[in-house]
Amino acid sequence: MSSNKLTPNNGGLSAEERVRQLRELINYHNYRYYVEDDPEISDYEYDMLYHELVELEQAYPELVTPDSPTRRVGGQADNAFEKVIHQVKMESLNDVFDLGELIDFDRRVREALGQDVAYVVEKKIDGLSVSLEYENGLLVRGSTRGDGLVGEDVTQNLRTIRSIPLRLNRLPGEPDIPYLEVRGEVFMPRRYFLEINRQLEESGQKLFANPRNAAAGSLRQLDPAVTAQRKLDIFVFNVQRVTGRSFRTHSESLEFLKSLGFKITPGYAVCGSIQEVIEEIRVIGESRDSFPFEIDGAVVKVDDLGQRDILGSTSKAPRWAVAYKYPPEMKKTMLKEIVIQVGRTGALTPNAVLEPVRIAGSTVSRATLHNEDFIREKDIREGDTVWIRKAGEIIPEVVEVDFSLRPENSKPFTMPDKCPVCGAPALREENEAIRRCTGIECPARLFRSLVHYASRDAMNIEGLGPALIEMLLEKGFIRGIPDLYRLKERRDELIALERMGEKSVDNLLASIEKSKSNDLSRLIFGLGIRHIGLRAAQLAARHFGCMDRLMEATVEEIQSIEEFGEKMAESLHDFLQQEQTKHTLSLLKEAGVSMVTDAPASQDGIFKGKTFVLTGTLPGFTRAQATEIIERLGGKVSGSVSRKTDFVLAGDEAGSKLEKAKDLGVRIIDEQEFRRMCGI
Ligand code: 0OX
Repeated sequence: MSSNKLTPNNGGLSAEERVRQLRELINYHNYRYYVEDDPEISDYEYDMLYHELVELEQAYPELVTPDSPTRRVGGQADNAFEKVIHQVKMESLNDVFDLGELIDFDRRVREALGQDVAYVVEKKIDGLSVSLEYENGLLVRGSTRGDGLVGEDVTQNLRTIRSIPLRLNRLPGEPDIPYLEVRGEVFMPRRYFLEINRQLEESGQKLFANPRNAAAGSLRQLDPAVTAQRKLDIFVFNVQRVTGRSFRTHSESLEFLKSLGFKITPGYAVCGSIQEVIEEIRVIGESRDSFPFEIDGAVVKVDDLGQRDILGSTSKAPRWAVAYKYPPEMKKTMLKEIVIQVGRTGALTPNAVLEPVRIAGSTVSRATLHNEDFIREKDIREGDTVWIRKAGEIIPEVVEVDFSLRPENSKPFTMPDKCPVCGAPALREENEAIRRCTGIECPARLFRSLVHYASRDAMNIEGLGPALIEMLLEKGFIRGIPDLYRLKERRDELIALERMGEKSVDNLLASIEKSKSNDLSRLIFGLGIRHIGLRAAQLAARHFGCMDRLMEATVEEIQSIEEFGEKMAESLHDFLQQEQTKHTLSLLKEAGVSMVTDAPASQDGIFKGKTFVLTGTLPGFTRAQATEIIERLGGKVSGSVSRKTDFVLAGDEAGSKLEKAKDLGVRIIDEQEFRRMCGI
């Protein structure tokens, strides 16, 4: 690097010269930060350089080049990845699981060669393998390993990884290398993996099982901007193809890669014998918990490339390398108690509270028991002594019980059928392993309930997304869905919140108000009832017309809705009968949320073509409610009795209309009969 000084452009450089200088500076500091992990300047100073380059490139677009550090996140979101046929196969490794197998490997190698061998031992990074191709020093393509022969073109995503050079260092006195393909492992550093899982958990999404899945999921994003946020990193460990160069050993090629600017496989060791290899494996195994990345073993490779050629490969893997897999560490401890955690989706997860033990680098006092079937199958009980291990090396799990240590009075565990947080029924559906809380007011699942309530197909409250809901909950603005409708009383406090301008608060309050006049179907769907999707909500709204009627309906009545099965009817009925639901709905009604549908009256309503006249006072309905019901069921309400009248619905103190109906022989019904006809 010609210059690493922070030189402000006061030397009267031309724009072109300054752009070139800035790129060199930024590339250099990128390297210090992302490859060497040893920054020389502050983030602020770096940002200033970067900012200056962005501005210059904006002012002089003709100076933009594809290898500019400002061009890492470019390209558009794609629909799919192009296939890449690997010119050099990306081989996989044979695994060995103990030292005996490793010694066998060494014997085979030495017998085949008839000579002594030196090995390189590398940490086996738990990520996903990629190929990077450079033409004349420029990164032209990056692809995933795929099945080793055909992978996917993820160039745009790989460009976002700061430790991948977009342009290689030119070696002193040498031209750019015409062509180079290297192989490396993309991974997510442990702390970002933990961080991203924390974020996913908070927004109620599915977690990544391990850093490898997180890396793969992040690299296979169709939008490079998403990958760019995921803090991926890479270690490069192989020259796949190169023109105009040859190496005698693997270690020599690694040093060459390092000089080009790559971050190479960290702390590799060259070992003169299998005893040294075993010692190195032991050392790595002992310190593995302190690495900032996950490893899933150690790779042992013959160092001499000539010897590799002699050994060759099988169809599956090279004969000159193996992966040694460390056994997961297991510990025995006492399971003190089984507690139930209620997640944001309402899922009840049993957790073991353990006598704390140290395992794989940290102290563990809790472990997952997955679900009730797992507990039953393994017959895990409170008071048991259990073996635990870190599954995927991250989340501890109970593996099995040491039955010889079971206390005499122990009892099988039963999963509660009520939510331990709110007391609402916790139901487990057929074919599902998980029991879920069904309480709409349950504080544990409130976040999820609110996100769903506000979502587009439900109440469609624009501007009320997960992040804002999170904040409103955190700051105590809402404790339940009905509180949304009281936010307008706290407009000033909302405006005072970070990130909330006056305009956005007013827009939010307006869309909350607007949601009050939504169709009933949106409300039903928005309550997030199991098995009640959008279509079912629409059918139920149309069939019953208003929430009051729906709430009074029996399971059978609900099941008579077309397309409704027993499971749906029961779920809807039971949900509506819960005290929490009734309470929430009464508050929503009070707030002015519409409880009726404006969908056209049911075509097949039982009162289709019938005309009603109402007279007197009905004990159970207001005149408006009765009218609504009749209309929902396809009938009409008229003000006066004639020969065309089909029914007169007569309440207490009915007057002249009743007399007229009698005269004309029109059928007269009372409320009880009316209810029977409507099925309410
Ligand atoms: C790793 C890793 C993976 C080269 C030829 C066969 C396997 N995950 O860290 N693979 C290899 O080597 C390839 N080395 C590694 N360090």
